[in-house]
Amino acid sequence: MAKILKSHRLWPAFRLSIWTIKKHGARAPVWTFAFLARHEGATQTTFLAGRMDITELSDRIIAGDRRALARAITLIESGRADHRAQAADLMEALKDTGREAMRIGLSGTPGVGKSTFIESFGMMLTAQGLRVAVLAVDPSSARSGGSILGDKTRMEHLSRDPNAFIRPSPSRSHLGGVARRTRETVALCEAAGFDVVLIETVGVGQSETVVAEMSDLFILLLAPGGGDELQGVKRGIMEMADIILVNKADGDLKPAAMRTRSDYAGALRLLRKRPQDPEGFPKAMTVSALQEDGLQTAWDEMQALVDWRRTERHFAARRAAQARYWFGEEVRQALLARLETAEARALMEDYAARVARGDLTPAVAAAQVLDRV
Ligand SMILES: Nc1nc2c(ncn2[C@@H]2O[C@H](COP(=O)(O)OP(=O)(O)OP(=O)(O)O)[C@@H](O)[C@H]2O)c(=O)[nH]1
Ligand SMILES: [Mg+2]
Repeated sequence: MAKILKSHRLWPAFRLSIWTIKKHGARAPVWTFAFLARHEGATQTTFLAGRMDITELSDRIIAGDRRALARAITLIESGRADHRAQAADLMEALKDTGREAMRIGLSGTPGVGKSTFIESFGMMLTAQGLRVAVLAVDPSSARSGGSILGDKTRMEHLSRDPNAFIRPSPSRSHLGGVARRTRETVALCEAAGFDVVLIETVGVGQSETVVAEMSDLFILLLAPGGGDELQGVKRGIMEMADIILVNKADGDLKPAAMRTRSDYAGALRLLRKRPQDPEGFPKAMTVSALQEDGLQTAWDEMQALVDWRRTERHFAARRAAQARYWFGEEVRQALLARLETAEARALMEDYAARVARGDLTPAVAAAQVLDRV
């Protein structure tokens, strides 16, 4: 009996509940257990406790089992070497499902209405029978833990929609790590049969590039500005955008939103023409996430653009280029990781001292270190 219990997925949650009884009295474990059992992927211990059968996990993901999906994401987010190896096997097992979601990157500065937009836009899509996954790349590890719940309440309806799946950014990691995990999560959601995967990021520089490198479409969300607002957006980010949406085009803000739209439409026309754009793209439009206005038009434009790119083969070419890019990143990250082991650090320290004493030149020392890690 004990053996069966211990092999169960929820055994760690059960054990934690017993511990809480001892510590906090009889009622505490009820909510502890309920919380751990309900919040998919909330704790690594709960879901990674047992030995994982990768074939079974991948079959369940393909069958659309949400719990399996959450469990796989937790596996991907784990830093343990054995979990990394299992995650790699899983990604390999899922790479040929033939399923293809529309991956939409969405960026915008704090407060432009990303969460509100995702809520309204996501609900519109699920109402049309589409399955929508929402992921985030958050470069600042400051926004961890609490913000998950914060955003889930802002996406109140979507987070309860059975056709939607919301997963916050993995925390406690540098952008490179977050990027890899999110990219693999995108692939998982695709294998799980989601039709649209929205990848959100706060507009603070590097993270846009990362999101653009894992999206088929990149959308920049802006707020209505007052005159010289063009300066606020870096040229590099403008160049990545496929569609610019000026949000909050409602009430008193509507005239300002329309001006902002036409300013950006003008600015987009000045950019160098890209081969992956049909006539009229990139495009600037107005929406109101709050009043759910303009969302269908925006979706129509997204589909038109993606359809065109599919027929003109830009879609597949972009994904292939992205695969190359991520391969390079994996190699770079893995090389850097080799320098982070205790052994490598000691070696570096040793060679640094020899360079400092003048026994070796920096270049020769570096070559010797690289030979040995
Ligand atoms: N008038 C108006 N207000 C909006 C609209 N969309 C969002 N807002 C408001 O703008 C504020 C910020 O919206 P959020 O959706 O939280 O913005 P965000 O981009 O997710 O912000 P961060 O998560 O902090 O980066 C909220 O008070 C929203 O109600 C809109 O279409 N019209
Ligand atoms: Mg938000």
